[in-house]
Amino acid sequence: MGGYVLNEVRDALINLDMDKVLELVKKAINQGFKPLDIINSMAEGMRVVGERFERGEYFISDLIASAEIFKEAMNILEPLIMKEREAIKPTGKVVIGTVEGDIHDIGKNLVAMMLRINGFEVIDLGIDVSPQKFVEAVKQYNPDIVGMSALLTSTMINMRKVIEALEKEGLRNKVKIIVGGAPITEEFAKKIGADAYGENAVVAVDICKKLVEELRSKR
Ligand code: B1M
Repeated sequence: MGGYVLNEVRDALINLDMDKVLELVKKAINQGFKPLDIINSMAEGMRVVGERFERGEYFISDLIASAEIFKEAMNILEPLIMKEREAIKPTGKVVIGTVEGDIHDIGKNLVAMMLRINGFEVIDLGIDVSPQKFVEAVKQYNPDIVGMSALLTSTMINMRKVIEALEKEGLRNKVKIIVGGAPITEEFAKKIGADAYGENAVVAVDICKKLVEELRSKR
């Protein structure tokens, strides 16, 4: 019962009704729901949109519409989350990007936002980021962590290419590597030689904190 409005948010997103989503997001905020819970219900809606696309009920224009709605809702939610941010000591530096061939950025942006809220400095390389760009960013920014996101089964393997490129440049052991995105699993992360797999943005933050501690204890 208490989460009813959250189900409404999810359903309005599934039905691609921008006005209703924004209205319900505001309603949920007024009812005292946490921004993160509202974001989770929207993420659930995105998953269903994807299923409808897979079944041929939705088209690429519908995927684009769902992403626009998500981003508009985030314009309302992000400032609220940022406001809750307390004065925290700098936690570490993360270079993050969506791998080559992949332009999905909603999940990656959520991870970047949550890391910033938790005191990380985040250098966001954007989407369709080549291994070379990751390597250059590691050289330029000297981060603690490299984070990669992939949403396609055809692009997830490019994560391995980034790790290989870092190995080739002798940079692999200078950073910790976390990977995530809908098709990624713990097993896949291990197989490609990443240090960690983040199932969602909240988990990713906890993992990044641990990875920084591990890295610094070795330095
Ligand atoms: Co596309 N798409 N899409 N899409 N899209 C998926 C991924 C798909 C699963 C839909 C489906 O068929 N069910 C499917 C992939 C199938 C597969 O590979 N097996 C698919 C496809 C096929 C495609 C195209 C190929 C379609 C076409 O052109 N025919 C095309 C590819 C374009 C390309 O990248 N080259 C395409 C395009 C698009 C749009 C551009 C229209 C749009 C993206 C817009 C944008 O991002 N700005 C889009 C969308 C919206 C989706 C779905 C519906 C939603 C994705 C999303 O934003 N989810 C998606 C369905 C699905 O994911 N099941 C789908 C919400 C987001 C909060 O979740 O990104 O999973 P997610 O992130 C989570 C976690 O995964 C995790 O934390 C986040 C928050 O909790 N996480 C990390 C993510 N990255 C992390 C990194 C970390 C740690 C955790 O550490 C660094």
